[in-house]
Amino acid sequence: DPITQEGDVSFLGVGSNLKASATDAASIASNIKYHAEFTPLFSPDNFAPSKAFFATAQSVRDALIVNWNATYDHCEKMNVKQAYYLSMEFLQGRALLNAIGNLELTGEYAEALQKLGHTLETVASQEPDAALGNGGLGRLASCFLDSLATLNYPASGYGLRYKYGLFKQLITKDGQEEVAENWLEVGNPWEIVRNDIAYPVKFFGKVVTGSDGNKNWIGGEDILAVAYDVPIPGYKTKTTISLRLWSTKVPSDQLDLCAFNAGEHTKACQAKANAEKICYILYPGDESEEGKILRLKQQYTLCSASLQDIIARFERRSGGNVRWEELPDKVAVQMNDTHPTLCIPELVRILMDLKGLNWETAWRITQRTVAYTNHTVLPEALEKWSYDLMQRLLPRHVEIIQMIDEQLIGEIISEYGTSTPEILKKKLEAMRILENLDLPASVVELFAKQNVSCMDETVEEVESVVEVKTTEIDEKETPKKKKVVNKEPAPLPPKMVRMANLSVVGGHAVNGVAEIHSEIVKGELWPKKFQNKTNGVTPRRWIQFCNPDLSAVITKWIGTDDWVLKTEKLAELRKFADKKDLHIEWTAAKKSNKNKVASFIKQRTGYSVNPDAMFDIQVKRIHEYKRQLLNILGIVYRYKKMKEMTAAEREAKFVPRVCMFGGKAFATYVQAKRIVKFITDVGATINHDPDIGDLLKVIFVPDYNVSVAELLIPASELSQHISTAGMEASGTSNMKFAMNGCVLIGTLDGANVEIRQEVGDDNFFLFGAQAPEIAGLRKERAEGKFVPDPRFEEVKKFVRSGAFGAYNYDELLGSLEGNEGFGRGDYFLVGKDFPSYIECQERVDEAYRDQKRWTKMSILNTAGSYKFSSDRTIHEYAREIWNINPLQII
Ligand code: T68
Repeated sequence: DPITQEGDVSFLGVGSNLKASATDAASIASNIKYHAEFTPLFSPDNFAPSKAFFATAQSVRDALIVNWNATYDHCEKMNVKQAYYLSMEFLQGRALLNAIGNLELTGEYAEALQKLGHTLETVASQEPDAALGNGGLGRLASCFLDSLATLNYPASGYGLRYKYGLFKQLITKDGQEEVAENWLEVGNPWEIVRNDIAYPVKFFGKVVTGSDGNKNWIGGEDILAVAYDVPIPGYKTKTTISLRLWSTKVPSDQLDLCAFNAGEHTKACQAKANAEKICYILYPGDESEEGKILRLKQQYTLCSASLQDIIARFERRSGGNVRWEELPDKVAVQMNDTHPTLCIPELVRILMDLKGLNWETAWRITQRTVAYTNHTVLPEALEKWSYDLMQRLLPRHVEIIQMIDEQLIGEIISEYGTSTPEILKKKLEAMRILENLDLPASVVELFAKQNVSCMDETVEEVESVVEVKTTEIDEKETPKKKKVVNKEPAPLPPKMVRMANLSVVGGHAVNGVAEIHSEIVKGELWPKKFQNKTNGVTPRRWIQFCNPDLSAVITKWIGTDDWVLKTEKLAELRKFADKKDLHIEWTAAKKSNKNKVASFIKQRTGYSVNPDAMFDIQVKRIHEYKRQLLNILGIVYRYKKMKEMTAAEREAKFVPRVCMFGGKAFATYVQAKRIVKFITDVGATINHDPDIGDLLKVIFVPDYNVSVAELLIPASELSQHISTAGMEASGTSNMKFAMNGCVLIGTLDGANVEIRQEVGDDNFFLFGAQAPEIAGLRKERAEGKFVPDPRFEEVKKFVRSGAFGAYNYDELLGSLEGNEGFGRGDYFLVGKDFPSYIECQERVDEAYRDQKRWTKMSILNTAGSYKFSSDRTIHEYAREIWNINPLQII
């Protein structure tokens, strides 16, 4: 019976036709009712949306489990080669609509919930986002899982089950505030704890050598990593793969009962607290030594537990006839950036110390098994760990890394020879894994003979350049170089382990994430190892499910919904790009998405925006290199010009715009937080200015996450991808915007380059300096030769005059100026690109005024976006790196 009121529980009772894989609305409704009663997480007397969400999710999970088990059994039986995607981050977002969409049951679920007195939309909105990631890197991992399942590849993901997701962002009058995101508080219907799958992970301790010469690491601290599995359903297939997340706990024998009974409760539970804190949060602050140890423990837990699991599976499937040389024929491990690099020494350790293989064999097998994806070239974002700290925490791994480093030195010497020792020295410095560690005696001798100093300049008593560390390792501000005269000999430079170098040496393939990026990353020593795999995004989540209105239009015009799997069919839209009827339907879809965003903005920020204005959006992590500052200063310029005009002049010159920003700043990244504050201040002034009205609104959308992206992207008409050229490895939101018929303004950076190629130069607003010019421009800048455009000076002066309140912006604006005082030399070249940016924005206004032209550009963006499906990317990884084949199942 339909349930129309909360609190009406008359429907409860076991569904008579309960079947896990229900496919009609009536059976689905019975399943939901069943779970509301028998898998309860809530009190029995209500059926509020939150309870309806859980019951619905549980009914979906039943259906997934059937497919999941079938996929697992098939892989187990066929013993095929599998890929394992190891990542510290998975930014899954919500799962419900995605799962029922992939099962092709959206209509049926909507109907079932209707029968039960709810709407699918309200129920789906109850789900908290699974935000186990920061941004692009984590979301890419999630898109890849969707494509792997959809394309029937034998694969799974491994990550950590953080108790708290990425922080919730509040926007107050002081800017960003962070609040803990307890996403598991109400329970997670998608995960299944596998209490039988738990591996010991150890830290600290020492290495002992047995009488047979074999090494054995005796740990000083032991924890257990327990598997929590999340099903990942493919689209229009039964293949359902796993995301296995590790949660850490203390082995049960470690409660200090004596201490507990003596009243020392905290001490007694110390081991438990130590184990559990590993999975508390993503990227705990690492300024302190404790913080660094915790981060390294997280990375090692991921690597160790996942590899033990992979090896156990390999041994089990070998059926008592283990041939270790065949490991790379059954296993491909992909490291998502350098965070899982400890996989390399861990695999060597397992093979040597636990399975008894010799070094040469263990190393060969490891190299053939592992591959590495690089996501950045920013030198400050390349991970390094203190050698001493790593030696304390992972003594055996450091021995292995040392062996790898020695082998590498040998290879570098044989590649470059010894006849030009200066060149050799440079190569060794650039490529070695261990930084500031002595070279082997033979090399030192060689350099001594040829009069080449092995000493680093910093140990001499000279003027040296030190880096003033201001923020976080992964999202640092530009290091400010400061000259200091050291009267004392400088302390010895710290010994470091360079994780990217280790990954390059230890993997058989290294790839960048867009063509321009891969060119920058390419190494010299092993040219065959380096590849490009341009990123992609899943067209299921990022068009079909988040933009049903536009999807229906596309399907109607192409004549089939096949394009969701074969995105190349989107190109067929080009044929209709001038058709009036398509224009009408296309703009109607866009308009309905804009209306939804306007209500959302009203509800989240209190601002009313006009849905007829151009929606201009920049959403991404707040970072200086992404240049949200360029965008907002462009807006300030626009505002100032408007104020100087009469109403009639304003309206003639500018098209109405709603400029939206969204994104989180790393909690300790001070300059990024100032940018957030500045944007909200500018908004507060402009949005209340009666002269301006609907002509310009500036909205900072709080707490940007996957679900907010799913709402904003379909409503966007212009989106901004304006990083300093050469700094954004790829970008992936640019692909999502283009797919949803949004026109891009951007620099020639990351995947923008390829998007522009595909959609056509006329349908992309390009501006700014290009990658090869950047170094020269910075040099010029540093030499004081740069003459800023008067419009840039005018804008800064306007801000300084207090136009947006009394907050002191000296440090923010100083970053764009010389090197005195707050000046940091405009490392990201905002001043340089400013004139070209605002001129480009004028061209945008002109194009938007001609709505027919704009709609055509919008259609051609969707049509040209087909290359950026993660299905294409995953096929490339499967063929060119992993060597895996799709499952032939079910
Ligand atoms: C992003 N990287 C790139 N890193 O910035 C982006 N880094 O251009 C690219 O499209 C995307 O990766 C996918 O390839 C990140 O998101 C991080 O979040 C990160 C986190 C910790 C340490 C370093």
